[in-house]
Amino acid sequence: MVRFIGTETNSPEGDLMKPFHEIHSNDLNSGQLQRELDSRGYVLIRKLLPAEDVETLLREIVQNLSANDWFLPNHSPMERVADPNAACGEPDPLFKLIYEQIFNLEALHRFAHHPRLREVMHSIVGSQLLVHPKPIARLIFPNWDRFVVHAHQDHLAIGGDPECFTAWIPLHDCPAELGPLQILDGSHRFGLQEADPSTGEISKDTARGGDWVGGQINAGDVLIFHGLTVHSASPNTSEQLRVSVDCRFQDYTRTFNPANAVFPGSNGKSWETTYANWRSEELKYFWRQIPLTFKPSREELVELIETDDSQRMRTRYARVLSQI
Ligand SMILES: O=C(O)CCC(=O)C(=O)O
Repeated sequence: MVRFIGTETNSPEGDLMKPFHEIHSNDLNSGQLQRELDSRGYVLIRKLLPAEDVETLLREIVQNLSANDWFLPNHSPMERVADPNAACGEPDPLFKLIYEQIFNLEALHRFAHHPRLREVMHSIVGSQLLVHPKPIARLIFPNWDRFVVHAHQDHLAIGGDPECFTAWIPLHDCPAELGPLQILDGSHRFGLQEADPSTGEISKDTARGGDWVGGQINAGDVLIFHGLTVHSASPNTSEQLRVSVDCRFQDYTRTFNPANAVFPGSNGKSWETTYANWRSEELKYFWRQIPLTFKPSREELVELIETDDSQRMRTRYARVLSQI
């Protein structure tokens, strides 16, 4: 059963926003998931993940951030009361250093393979499920405009096949003031939309789709959306750090951009450094066992390394090729 709960809610920007359509995890069935994703481009599943599993990951992350002095003293790290003097985000060098510690956590990667997530993603993409190898932890300091992720479509950055799905998962209750995601209902039907070529941002005024929808998303809830669905974070106006995870999934017989499985940047990051402190071998290099169809393919990468106009991209393609 799909529930249309509540009336319009106040967004942190102060304007009225329609609430998400939502499904309770007890009412899930595959046909309905497909229908919701086909018609709206998203589905919000309430209470899909056990609260204790979400909390365990949050605890591990905030312990690390607390050791890096991101929180005000005299509060428990789980309260995540941010120290404004520590505020940072992409692309700050200090943020990148600390983010790397979080990215290296085995628990973060294991979370993307949570059996309840896998089960739902199986019903959405079919039995040939690929969990994208690099989940993202979002660590969003409050009251800084530059850390707010503006409207965009994931497909522009992720590449491969647009039939790729993001699961956005807050690790704590995320009311409007903590800056949960908002979705442009039905926007996945309009292909790639006009975006700023340097940032990938889409103007909310011209984005094509139905209504913007939003609302509180709680620990255990999972917001799943299509690669072409326009979405945006809202500002974190609280005093707390927002911590969420996004994981991506697709049918592995569809094309996959190899940059999503390796480290094309110049920072020396690698799977070896990521895995250095892992206890289990189980998830290391798991995608290498899967017959992936790369786009660009190895042959196309060889050509791009020689012909791409941009030196930066030629170097990037070379790094990708050397790691697959
Ligand atoms: O969590 C955020 O602030 C942005 C997440 C997002 O845009 C995504 O998952 O694609």
